[in-house]
Amino acid sequence: MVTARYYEERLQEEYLEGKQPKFDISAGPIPGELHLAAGQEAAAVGVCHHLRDDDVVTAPHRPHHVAIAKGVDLEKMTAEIFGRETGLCKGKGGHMHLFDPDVNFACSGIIAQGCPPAVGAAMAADKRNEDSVAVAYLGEGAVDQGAFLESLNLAAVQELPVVFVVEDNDWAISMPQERITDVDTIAERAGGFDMPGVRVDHDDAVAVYEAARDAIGRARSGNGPTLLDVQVHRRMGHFMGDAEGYRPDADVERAQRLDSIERLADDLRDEGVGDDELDEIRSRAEQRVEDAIEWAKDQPEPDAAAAHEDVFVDETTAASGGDD
Ligand SMILES: Cc1ncc(C[n+]2csc(CCOP(=O)(O)OP(=O)(O)O)c2C)c(N)n1
Ligand SMILES: [Mg+2]
Repeated sequence: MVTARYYEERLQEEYLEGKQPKFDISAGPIPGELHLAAGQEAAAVGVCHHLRDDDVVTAPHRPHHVAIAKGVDLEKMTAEIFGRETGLCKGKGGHMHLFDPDVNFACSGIIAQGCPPAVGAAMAADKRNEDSVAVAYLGEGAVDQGAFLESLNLAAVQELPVVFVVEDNDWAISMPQERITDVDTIAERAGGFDMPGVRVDHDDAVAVYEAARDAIGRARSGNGPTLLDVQVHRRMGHFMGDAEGYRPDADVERAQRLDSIERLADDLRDEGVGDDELDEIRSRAEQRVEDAIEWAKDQPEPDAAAAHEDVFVDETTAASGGDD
């Protein structure tokens, strides 16, 4: 969790450095938009802690905390975010389109888009009699997308090993959750598909961990899908440069106050973990992040001519069994 938090804080600094206006997506060292997930770490770590490399995770446009929790290579991910040639996708995907086949992680800027591929991965595991599972992350603002609803239905009908994780951060850009749906919690939607819907009301990492253990255990043992709906807090704007004029000050203050990392640290202190140990965890995480950023910024820019590569499958390579 602290790795993900520090990562987002550092990316924010890098992204905004010297940028005026702050939302100028063509300026600065990180190209394009940037959506950060500070305040949502418990939903990533509490779930992904139960996963293996062969389990599949799909994430939306706010993906870094989930990618880190799934074990995506931090250096190559950072190089991708900085648009460098050695990035996960040769610098062509950027921060919303990370793909790491080594740990079966993918994300997309199209909201709810990760749901059908996760269901497909779960279907493949089911047909192969493997016990891997798939997890699809999405925000509460994406739950009216057909892709999500169709995925819930297919997963339920075929009892597939998939868990849908809704990160409810109360906002879809500037749209508050109560204007998106009339149900109190997204978990209630599961009932319409005869699927368990579990709400974790506060982003307590241990509560998420426990709920996810049950959901992933159910999927892995062949007992079908679960919709897990986790309350999280958006500590930053929707995207970097978002002035958040639509957001009441009290809501921003609340997100800062209900910090899941600070609360987890308090719980650990109550369990007898010393401040030295907590400081050590933080400084190890910070060093790892600094190393990844330093490495990424030192990587070459892609050759402009390479923009035309990887657009279509090269049939000669594909036919000869090439690994692309
Ligand atoms: C299919 C589709 N429609 C619209 C958008 C534009 N869009 C980007 S983020 C977003 C809101 C997402 O809100 P939520 O799902 O709650 O995720 P959060 O940003 O809060 O993490 C929208 C509408 C998109 N990316 N994809
Ligand atoms: Mg949201």
